[in-house]
Amino acid sequence: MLKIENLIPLPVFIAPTHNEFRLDAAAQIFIAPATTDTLRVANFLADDLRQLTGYAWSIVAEPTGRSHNGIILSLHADPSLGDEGYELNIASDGILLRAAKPAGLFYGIQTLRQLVVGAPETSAQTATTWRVPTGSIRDTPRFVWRGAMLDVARHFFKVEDVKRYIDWLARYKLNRLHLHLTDDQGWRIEIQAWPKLTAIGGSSGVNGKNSGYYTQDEYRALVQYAAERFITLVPEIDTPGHTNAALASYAELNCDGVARELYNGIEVGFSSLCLDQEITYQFLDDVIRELAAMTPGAYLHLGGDEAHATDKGAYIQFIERLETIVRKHGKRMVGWEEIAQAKIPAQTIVQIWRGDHAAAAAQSDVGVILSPAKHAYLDMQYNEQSPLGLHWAGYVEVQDAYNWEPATLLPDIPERNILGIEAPLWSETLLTLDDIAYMTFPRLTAIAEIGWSPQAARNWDSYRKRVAAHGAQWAQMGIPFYRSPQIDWP
Ligand code: IFG
Repeated sequence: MLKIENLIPLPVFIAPTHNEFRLDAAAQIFIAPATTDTLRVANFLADDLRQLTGYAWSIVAEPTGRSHNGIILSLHADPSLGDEGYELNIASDGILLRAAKPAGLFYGIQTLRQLVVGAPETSAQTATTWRVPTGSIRDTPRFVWRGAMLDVARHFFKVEDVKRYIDWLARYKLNRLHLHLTDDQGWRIEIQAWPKLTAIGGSSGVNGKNSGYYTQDEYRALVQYAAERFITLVPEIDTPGHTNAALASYAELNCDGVARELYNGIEVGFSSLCLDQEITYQFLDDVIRELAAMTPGAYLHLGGDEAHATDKGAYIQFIERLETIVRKHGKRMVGWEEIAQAKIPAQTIVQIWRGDHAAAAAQSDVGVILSPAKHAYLDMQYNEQSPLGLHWAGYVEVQDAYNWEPATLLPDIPERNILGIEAPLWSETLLTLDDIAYMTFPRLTAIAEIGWSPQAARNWDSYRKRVAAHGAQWAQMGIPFYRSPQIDWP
């Protein structure tokens, strides 16, 4: 049974009262006020509880917010809860969830979902009763950027798989999904002005497997699905390196005017856009314009990593010009840490993955997202026997994913510049959603806790006990997670 103490991410404040609230078939969900926002969140809760308990769970407008035999979702709350915080009071006669904003209600129901557990009342009984441990919780996130990255370029994953991934992120209060849409092996997003990017660039993948791409409507559907779950989708077009798929699609993008061959290996650093040809900037302007038009989020990620085939000085000029194009289309540029070598404006965001450019990022005084490969790269093998993943950054067991502290990871980076953290999952060795699940759980939940919970409350012994209880839920959900020997699974 998932007790109130087994929550992940750990809430800021928990006061268990060691009783229980029993759900019964007449229980209802009340929304105060009744708006499209509160109704949308209530529907998420109702869908889950209907599926879990088989009860009707009707949703009722509740003007007073008094506690009934049911669950009240209310926006009449303490404004200091901020955009994502919530207060959850579970009494033996009813549940009251309050938040200042709809996202807070959404995160409160994620906590509640982890607590509703069915079990026969006694061994004699067969009927399941559904109970929730009582207590009060007040919770707000530590970092504003709590993200995961999915590489759909090395191997493409269809819309339904990405939606499942989004479901998993939402369950653990993550709020950013960075989609790595283009690389040497694949271009995965339809650009109407440059149709061969997907016709040719989308026709292959590592070892020739998992080709494909998202039409603009499919991409918009993913953006919408994520947004309904309070997740901002951050698309990445990797430049100027990691561009072989584009260079194979259009001869004119190559300095020598010759289209590259499609590439389905896993080397990096061998490709580069042709930075001293104007067509490259026309190409990028078209791509960025179309991407910005279908991306309501504030951020576009333009890569910048491993541009080993690009002249250093040309790279720096390119990044500075690229940023002006992104800004012209009304978006904030995100890039891998190498972009910090250029003069970048304060609104730019630098994603640190090795730490080599942390000092430059601090110098530019820009916001940073921490994705340290030796802790947060979910494509790293767990150990030498792992059937999937790479190990250039070392082996990353669950404890390695958990035992790090963003504020002290990189001495050069002042804590005030840390927007949050993000766990990349590169797909060179992954083909299916089950492969993704195996590499994701139980490490992404460690990252989710680091992104949400207070540093002082976090410790490995507590996490390894709590995550064991989640393993039982993942098994029920059919998620083939890695049964790490570091955890005593039920
Ligand atoms: N580094 C490359 C990725 C991917 C990764 C695999 C970054 C920013 C190694 N760049 O990580 O494209 O190949 O672990």
